[in-house]
Amino acid sequence: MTNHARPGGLTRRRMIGGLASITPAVAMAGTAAGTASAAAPDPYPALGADVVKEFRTAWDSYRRLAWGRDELRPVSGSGSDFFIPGGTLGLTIIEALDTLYLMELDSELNAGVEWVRNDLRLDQNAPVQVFEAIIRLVGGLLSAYAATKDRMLLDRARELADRLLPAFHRSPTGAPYRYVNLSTGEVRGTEAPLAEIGTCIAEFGELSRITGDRKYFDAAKKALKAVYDRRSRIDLVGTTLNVETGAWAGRTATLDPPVDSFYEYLWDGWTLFGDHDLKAWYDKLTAAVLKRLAERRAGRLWFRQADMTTGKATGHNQSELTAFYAGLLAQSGHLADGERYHDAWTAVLGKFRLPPEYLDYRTMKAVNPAYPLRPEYADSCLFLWLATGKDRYRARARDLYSRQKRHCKVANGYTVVDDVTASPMRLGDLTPGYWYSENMKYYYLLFAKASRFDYTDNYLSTEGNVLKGLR
Ligand code: IFL
Repeated sequence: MTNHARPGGLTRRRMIGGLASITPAVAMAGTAAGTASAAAPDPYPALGADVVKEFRTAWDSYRRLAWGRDELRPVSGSGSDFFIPGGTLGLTIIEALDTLYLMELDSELNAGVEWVRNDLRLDQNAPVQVFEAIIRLVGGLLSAYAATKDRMLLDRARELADRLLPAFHRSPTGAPYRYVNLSTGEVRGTEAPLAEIGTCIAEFGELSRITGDRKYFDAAKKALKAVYDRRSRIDLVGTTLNVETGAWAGRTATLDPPVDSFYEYLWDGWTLFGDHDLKAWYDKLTAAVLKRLAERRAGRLWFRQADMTTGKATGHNQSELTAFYAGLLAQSGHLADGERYHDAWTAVLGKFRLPPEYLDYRTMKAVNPAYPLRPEYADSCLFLWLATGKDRYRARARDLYSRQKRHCKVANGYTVVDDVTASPMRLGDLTPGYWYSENMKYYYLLFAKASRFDYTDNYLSTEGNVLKGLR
């Protein structure tokens, strides 16, 4: 979140106001906009400490049961791989590093950094998913570098980015192939979703900024342009593009996955690097989204699916991942719509114990009843709280945190839920890497006064990696 001297308005990941400096928006949370009476004790410091305790329990389980593996299976007490079957890239370690720093768990942070130094193997002869590798691993290494200033972490981030670049450079359109072999540079996956094409400019741009080598930023911008240039006459984009021919492979316009963070990084590229093209592209596409996809139902704001050429509605589902859009709207000059959209997701929590992965918003029935410990609702709570100072957003995060504790907690930490509608709820067996990078970081920043975080000048990526604002 780049708050000082921002070229634009608020941003999803760019916090304004803050606990440390008590700027007006947040100061209001303790007065007129706050909910606690003068006599009531402030529950948040204790909650912040509780978040650290819960994080620590899950981290200790990971160290004991799955150290070095990509992810923890907390129910079976084992580990699993995310990128390469039988080959780890230490996903959970890399995702957790800046959260460990923020929580001041320094000996654990050091253990993670030493694992990266001694055990992370990037030369594996296997394909990896380019988008996931950028947002989770390149981003995680860059935020760990920002935290520790250990040059080795920057070198590993750059080495990984260089191994991923063939996906961009070998593409005739500039939109990256989906997979690249880390050792040979061989590429595959010609039909790429927009989120995978477009969610790289924060990490690659930051790498260019630090190293002085423009090639990372240029590759990421070219990928975004490949999509923008193929918008329809009514300024909608589809879902999937053939990266070799440039033809649309999926023509449904939607904010849901697999598009979601494509929009986010247009805005972030503008606010982080001041690139005017990115702002113009964001503004044009967002105007079309608000005109063609926004739908008001029972006083709530949702975003439908539509044909990208005609604008005709084709679906009325919404993914929980799209809850991030409340924050993005607010930061980009559409605060009222952002707050309204967050209200819609809050209504979902009035009906379900945890938000389902997909919902039919006309019937308010779950289309996919899983809850993979998603962070997007809490992410928007954090941003909206800091943007408005309204305590309701901290209270909403507090509510979700307590539901997560009630329903997802197991002996070795936290697990995903396979079906939130079953009684008792049917649990899965996974602590996703993003739980360490996102969920617990958002809760911590919301509840605690994080002394290592600059609440007035910062940036968190789509994966929650703090690329700016650590101190
Ligand atoms: O990896 C996470 C990240 O927030 C993202 N998409 C999905 C994940 C969390 O739901 O951008």
